[in-house]
Amino acid sequence: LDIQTVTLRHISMPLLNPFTTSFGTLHEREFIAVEVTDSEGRSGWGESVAFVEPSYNEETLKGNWHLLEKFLIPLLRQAKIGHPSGLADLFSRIRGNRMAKAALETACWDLYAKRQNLPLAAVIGGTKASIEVGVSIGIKSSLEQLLDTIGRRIDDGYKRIKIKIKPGWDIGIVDGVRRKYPDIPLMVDANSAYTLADTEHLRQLDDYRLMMIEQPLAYDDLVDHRELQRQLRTPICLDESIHSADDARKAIELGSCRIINIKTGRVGGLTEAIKLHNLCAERQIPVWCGGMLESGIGRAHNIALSALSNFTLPGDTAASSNYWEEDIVDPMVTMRDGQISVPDGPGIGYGINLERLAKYTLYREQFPV
Ligand code: OSB
Ligand code: MG
Repeated sequence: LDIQTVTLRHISMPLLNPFTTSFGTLHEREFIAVEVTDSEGRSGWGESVAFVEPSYNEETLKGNWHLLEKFLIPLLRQAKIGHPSGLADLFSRIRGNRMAKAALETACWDLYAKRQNLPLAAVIGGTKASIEVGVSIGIKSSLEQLLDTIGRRIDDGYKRIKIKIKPGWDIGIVDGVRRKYPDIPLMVDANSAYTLADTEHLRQLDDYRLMMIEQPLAYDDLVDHRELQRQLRTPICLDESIHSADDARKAIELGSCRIINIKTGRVGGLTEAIKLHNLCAERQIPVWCGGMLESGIGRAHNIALSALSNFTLPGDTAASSNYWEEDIVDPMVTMRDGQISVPDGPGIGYGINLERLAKYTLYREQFPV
């Protein structure tokens, strides 16, 4: 791959609107941007989707930095890898820490595609010219505010609406949304806010024609989800619980879900994300691409991944304007009629605006390879 340097940047970008889930509220998005360079001056870009706090999963921004600096970059230095699909194997001796691995791995994929002068989507076998997009809407302070936001997102053209739920913000809210919008494609995401003891309560959601219920139970569970899925008509979609293609196989065999949300960060990189996508295609389990409030870098990677054929449901890959006043990619990611075009330029197909990147950079460090 001819990697000469890895630069890590701690970035903080202010969100246009605070984003609230069952586990907390974010006002700004802090993350690590990873830049890898080759000897001809090209750069590949990736983004760690770990949050500052270990509230979505166990990973953190600082933890990812440590893993990158002390373990993953040194592994790159030791082994000469010809193709980015070899990185998953190289990193496999490091347990877990999948978001840290994915940050570096995706940057290498971008660089590789640029060196081939091909779009990343094409390099990984993507066939779509454009992808369908949905939008994820956080918990608000009132039903009125939520309905107002949903109305604006429908006007924007998003193909499906996902709302975050938690105990006390669930059945009544979904009921209110369905009264105002009887026909929109609608789903909910609980981010692990319930237990099997809530089964009777969650069964009420079966009355609202939801596309799916995302991750209702524990972040590390497959077994209780199986029991809940037996009691629900609405499909369960797993997010947090799926860390690999092998997890997906187990979940499908158990009957723990009928749909899977794929996030490259959560599964440790693009190689594993593709493997997971292919396994689900074989088993006729639809997948969609999740989001982690990414900057344009991670967003561009999500778009490339979503070009694969079994991404049959709209993803959480909303346009830059849903999150930021200005994004660090040029052009910003835009949507038309609920679709985002898969870019045809090399690599992720979006340029990085170095001036804006510098403006949001709190700290940077470069490591030779
Ligand atoms: O569970 O999908 C999730 C945001 C932060 C953490 C977890 C999740 C989310 C979202 C937003 O739902 C997705 C996005 O718009 O990027
Ligand atoms: Mg989710």
